Amino acid sequence: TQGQVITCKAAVAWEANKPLVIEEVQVAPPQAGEVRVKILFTALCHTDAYTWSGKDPEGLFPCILGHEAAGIIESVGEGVTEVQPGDHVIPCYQAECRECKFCKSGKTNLCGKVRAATGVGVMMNDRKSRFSVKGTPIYHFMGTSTFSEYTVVHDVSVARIDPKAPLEKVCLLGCGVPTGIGHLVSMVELGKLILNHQPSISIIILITSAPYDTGKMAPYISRVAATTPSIILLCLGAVWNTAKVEAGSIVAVFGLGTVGLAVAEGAKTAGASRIIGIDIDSKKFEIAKNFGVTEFVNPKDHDKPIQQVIVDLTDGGVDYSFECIGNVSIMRAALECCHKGWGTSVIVGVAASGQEICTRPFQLVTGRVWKGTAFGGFKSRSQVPWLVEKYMKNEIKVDEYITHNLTLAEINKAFDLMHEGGCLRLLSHH
Ligand code: NAD
Ligand code: AHE
Ligand code: ZN
Repeated sequence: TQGQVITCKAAVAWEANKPLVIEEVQVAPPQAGEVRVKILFTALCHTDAYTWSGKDPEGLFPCILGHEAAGIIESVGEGVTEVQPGDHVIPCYQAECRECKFCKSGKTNLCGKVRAATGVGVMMNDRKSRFSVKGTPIYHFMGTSTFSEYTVVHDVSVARIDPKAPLEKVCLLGCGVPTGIGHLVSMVELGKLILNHQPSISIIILITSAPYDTGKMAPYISRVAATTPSIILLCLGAVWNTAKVEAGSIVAVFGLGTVGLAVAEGAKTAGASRIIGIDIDSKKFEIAKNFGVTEFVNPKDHDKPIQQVIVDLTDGGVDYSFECIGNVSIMRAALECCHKGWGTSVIVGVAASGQEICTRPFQLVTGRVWKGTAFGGFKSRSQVPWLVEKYMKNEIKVDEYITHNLTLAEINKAFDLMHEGGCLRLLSHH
């Protein structure tokens, strides 16, 4: 098939809000800097439903949605050196070229190399799509378009992973799970851990360009500590997360879908003392306990504004809050339930075109911090393989988020189930 057009099945969104149609799609061969991937498993994330709804300013139709998936490289275009046919990969909507201003800044996981093209549904090279149905071009989506048996993505948008990893599980590491846990890998905790074991050390700065791993660092740290003076410089290059939840923190998570539950799991790992889950769907409460949520609040059970309810429950507010819904009034509530002086609120949910956030500036003047993040702050190509490793070592949950297994032909049912609730990740296999 290398160099040839592949005809395969894909779910095409012809128009906003209209059921997807399984079509025979022509997938052109990858050009320079591109790879063609045989997608084996794809999950449905709320963002797919958001774009399908027509409220995404970057949503173009007809298109092939889907961005949380795993597959195998079928062929590669000219000049592609980092992956080859047969490699197991996870497509990454947030690219990582390692050359652009963003990648080199050390301050963000956003990448600028192909973003202009992925935002308008085309490939960077010729600003055209590689998909067509009977000659009609079909737009790409988020640079991934995984609701297709084959897709073409930029080489900077695939992470090569351990071929032993089960693709039907690790496909979730393409979006929702990293987005949640990413905010919470706690460097402060790593520091404390080291200090507890090495009381003679007073300052620790972690220096590493690789993703850090407490387990792996431990022997290294004790070796250095035995031979050097009392200050060790350890620095975090690749890991740059948004909110470093410290042990003992009180955390509020608004929205207990996959993203919110992954936030809770991360908060638990970081040692949060209380994790308050807020959702209007009470079905989420039982399952949320398994992800570390210690208390539940259903806004429907209260007359007071939800921020007031949380402030009253927490002696003045939470240390960290996360909005994992995409609702601008809840974003405001999430900020305003933070503790005066230091509380930090992170926006994770994606809100529709035209929606805006607001609050009294006094909220910020009095020390609350408002932030947002994409893909949990993870650098995709560098850190997705590491997340896969962590899953393989049982250090992060993935299986627990999968509530339904469907086929690609049942993709509309997956959207219906997502809207009905009572599900987390719905997996489609080809
Ligand atoms: P989901 O639909 O599985 O979960 C959303 C949850 O919010 C549901 O449990 C729902 O009952 C609850 N909810 C809805 N309205 C509510 C309200 N008013 N008050 C309280 N709870 C409410 O969605 P998901 O896949 O977990 O995604 C969550 C959000 O995160 C979406 O907006 C999605 O687009 C966004 N997202 C962002 C990123 C990123 O990188 N920033 C990545 C993935 C997803
Ligand atoms: N096109 C949307 C943007 C939505 C958005 O913010 N997407 C997140 C990922 S959501 C994954 O489920 C993201 O990565 N944002 C950073 C980026 O570069 O897009 C809109 O509303 O305009
Ligand atoms: Zn997503």
